[in-house]
Amino acid sequence: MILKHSIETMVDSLDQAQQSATATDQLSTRFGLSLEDAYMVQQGLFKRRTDRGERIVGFKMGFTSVAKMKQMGVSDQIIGQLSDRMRIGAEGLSLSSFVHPRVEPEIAFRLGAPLSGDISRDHALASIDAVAPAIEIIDSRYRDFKFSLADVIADNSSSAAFAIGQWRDPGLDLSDAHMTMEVGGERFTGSSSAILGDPVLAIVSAARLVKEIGSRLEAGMIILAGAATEAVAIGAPGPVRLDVAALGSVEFTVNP
Ligand code: OOG
Ligand code: MG
Repeated sequence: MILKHSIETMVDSLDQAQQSATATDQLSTRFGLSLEDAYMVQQGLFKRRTDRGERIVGFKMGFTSVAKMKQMGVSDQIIGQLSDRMRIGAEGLSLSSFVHPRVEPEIAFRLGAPLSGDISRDHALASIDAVAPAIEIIDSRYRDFKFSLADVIADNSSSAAFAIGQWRDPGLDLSDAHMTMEVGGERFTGSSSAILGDPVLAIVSAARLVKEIGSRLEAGMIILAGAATEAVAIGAPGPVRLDVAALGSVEFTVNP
């Protein structure tokens, strides 16, 4: 177990990096960091946000697709926390507030019941209150977007911002929905089946991981299932859009 003051030092460097939109060194090069320690840093880091008046609204799953695991060179699922201030509104996203942001095509679930620990797919499915297309904006606070698994967990799993389209009633089969994302005039396509073979399984994972960090998924919370394709760097201001077959679309503007 790492010392409490080291945890605070790590929280400080990540919080400053995020607030000033400047990259920092990986923690694992300076500290011996277990995954358990890393989640303690994540908790401390998110507490800085709630101390500044932000409110937790949900969780994001990371590395639920092979494409993402390969892109970042890691092989385990991770969880991160989402705050109300991370949600992109009509004003769009401000590029200068981030270090090197990337966008990911995702599916969002809204829960109708609390969940924690080992649950079945059927249980997860029955807990879904609504579903929507979503774009996650990730932004590693580490230089060159490079990190170990412990580093990225400490950095709130690269959570930065998210946009959610119109919520729909559950019941839609989302196990193989075509997804098309447009960024900087380029198109990127994939299928929701890339997310654990079925994005509903991301809720099963989230319930398990959240229990491990001593927390719980609450009714009303948003769960981002993880990216179906590699993340795409936002090179310049302009529109970003995602279309998910049968589910609908979500878009926002990237401002300088
Ligand atoms: C970590 C976050 C991964 C996803 O959807 O797989 C993630 C990262 O790649 O920086 O959000
Ligand atoms: Mg993601």
